[in-house]
Amino acid sequence: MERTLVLIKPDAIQRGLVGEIVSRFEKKGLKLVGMKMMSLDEAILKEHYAHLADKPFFKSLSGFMMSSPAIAMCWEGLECVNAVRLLCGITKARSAEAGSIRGDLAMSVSCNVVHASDSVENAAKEIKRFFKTEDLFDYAKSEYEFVYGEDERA
Ligand code: IDP
Ligand code: MG
Repeated sequence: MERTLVLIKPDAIQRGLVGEIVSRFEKKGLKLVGMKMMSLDEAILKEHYAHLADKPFFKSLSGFMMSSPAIAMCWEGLECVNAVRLLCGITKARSAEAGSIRGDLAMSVSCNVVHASDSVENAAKEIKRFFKTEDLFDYAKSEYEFVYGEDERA
């Protein structure tokens, strides 16, 4: 099954939203295969936000992402890259759909509580960026019998 990378950003840690955010992914039926609290540094942020390096807000984005620790998570599920992006909602949190994590929990474009990989290809790169192979876990999840139909579990 597919895997994707989610970061719980410093604003969510400061605002006591870690449990709420983890719970959204759990309730969806996704499998947590890796989780790690970490302080991000300039090197990893330069790589992670390379597509934004030329933007005027890049420096403040890096500063924000280094202002407190973050939590990196790897979630697994059928077509979960797309499912997790939908759960997170659009970048500008105050316009994000109600019911989504950003739509329910945030107001800002920058302080938008979570990061999620935007494609299968980027998910693979981002998981490698934040996790060693031995930090990711393969295990059976008993609820899968009811989270997926038989044909989807194959
Ligand atoms: P995404 O997180 O929804 O994938 P990206 O465009 O990849 O959005 O941007 C990465 C992060 O950079 C956003 O989540 C947000 O924290 C920050 N960001 C994006 N656009 C802006 C902006 O216009 N001003 C300030 N911060 C921004
Ligand atoms: Mg992005």
